[in-house]
Formats: sequence, C-alpha cells, structure tokens
Amino acid sequence: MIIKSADFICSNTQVSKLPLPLKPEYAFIGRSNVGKSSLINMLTQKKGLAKTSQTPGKTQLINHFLVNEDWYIVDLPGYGYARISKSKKEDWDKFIRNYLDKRESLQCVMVLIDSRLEPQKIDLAFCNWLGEKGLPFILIFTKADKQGSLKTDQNVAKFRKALMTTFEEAPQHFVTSSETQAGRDEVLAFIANINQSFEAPKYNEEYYK
Ligand SMILES: Nc1nc2c(ncn2[C@@H]2O[C@H](COP(=O)(O)OP(=O)(O)OP(=O)(O)O)[C@@H](O)[C@H]2O)c(=O)[nH]1
Ligand SMILES: [Mg+2]
Repeated sequence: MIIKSADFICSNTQVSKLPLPLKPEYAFIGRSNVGKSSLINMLTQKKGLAKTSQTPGKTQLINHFLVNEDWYIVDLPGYGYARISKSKKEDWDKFIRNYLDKRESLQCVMVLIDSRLEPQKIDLAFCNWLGEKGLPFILIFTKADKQGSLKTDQNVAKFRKALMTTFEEAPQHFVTSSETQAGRDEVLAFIANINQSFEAPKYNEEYYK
C-alpha cells in the first residue's frame, strides 16, 4: 500500500464522540512504552504524527488518524503503566474496553508486544480478554532492531506457545522495527487486504447522538 496522506483527526475520551463508524479502523494497543506511537509514525512515514515519548503513559486519549482518506489508525493509551493510580487504571480499563467492544467499524486489534521480553502476563491476559469477546486481533512484535533475530524468534515462539494454552490457533503475527522499518510492507498489506472487503456498517445517526 502506498501512503499518500495521513492526518490527525481527533482525540477523544468519550466513545460517543468518535468519528462515525463508516471507514475501516485498526486499533494499536499494548503496554505503555511498547512503541505504539512510533509504529504508527513508521507505517505512515510521518514523523511526529503520533506523539512518542521515553516516558511511559504519553498517549492518554483515543486518537484517530485518517490514512489515504480511506481508513483509520487509532492510537490508544498503553496498559500496565505502573505510575498511575488504581482508580485511573480502572477508568482506563472501562474506557478502552468499552471502545474495543462497541466500535462497529473496528476491523482488527493490533496487539503490540515488546520482542525483547519473555511472555508477559498482562499481554497474555489482554489477548485472552480479546478472545473471550470474539474480537479479531493480531500480534505485532516491536523493537526487533534491539537484539538479534534469533532472540526475537525465540520470544515470538514463546509468546505463541503461551497463547496456545487458551487458543486453538495462534493469531497471525508480524515482527517490526520502527527504526529499520522492518515489517512495514507486511503490516500495510495485511490492512489493505481487509480494507478491500470492508462494507460500511448501516448506522442510525440518532444512535450516535
Ligand atoms: N530502537 C527502537 N526504539 C523504539 C522502537 N519503537 C519505539 N521505540 C522507542 O521506545 C520509546 C517508546 O515509544 P512510543 O512509540 O512513545 O511508545 P508508546 O507505546 O506509544 O508509549 P505510550 O503512549 O506511553 O503508551 C521511545 O523512546 C521510542 O523511540 C523501535 O522499533 N526500535
Ligand atoms: Mg503512545
């Protein structure tokens, strides 16, 4: 897929204020600092489109970016950020889970996993929750430039194996690096393929008011 344009559309804290669900949408989610915003900038080749930071917890809202005037990338706040209060964490949970569960135009949840780490409980728990809800998702392993490919392959295999205790089939996965652009063509081809068969859901405008 050739990226002709990528534009920030809006930031929201309320699901009721999101853009109408008339275009295919892909949510990028994962632990705080896993590289969600960097991956979005890498995919769109627009540095600074999504705000990145060395401090975890940078993305706090549901951010919509429109690509090629045809589909949405959604940057979500990271989970597992230790330095926020318990009540804020519960708010995050409610708000994000509500968005993921209710958003009709959401085609696939892109679950980002740090390729340097052994399987983390919080990532497995999140995947299991998506599975319980019947939400389609794939795994995107990030920061592959930070170690040799053998180590990455081992961590990918361990994660997939851990998921196999609860899933019959491991989800599709991609290995990426925002530094080297590894995985870019593959992720964009995956999205292009789904976009092709997207049909805008019928919606009642009243419902969204
Ligand atoms: N070497 C390397 N560094 C990366 C990569 N992706 C992200 N980083 C770095 O990791 C840090 C966090 O990246 P972000 O993209 O802001 O992470 P995030 O998941 O959006 O973080 P929150 O919004 O805080 O949840 C930044 O310092 C990035 O430069 C990558 O592929 N390779
Ligand atoms: Mg971010």
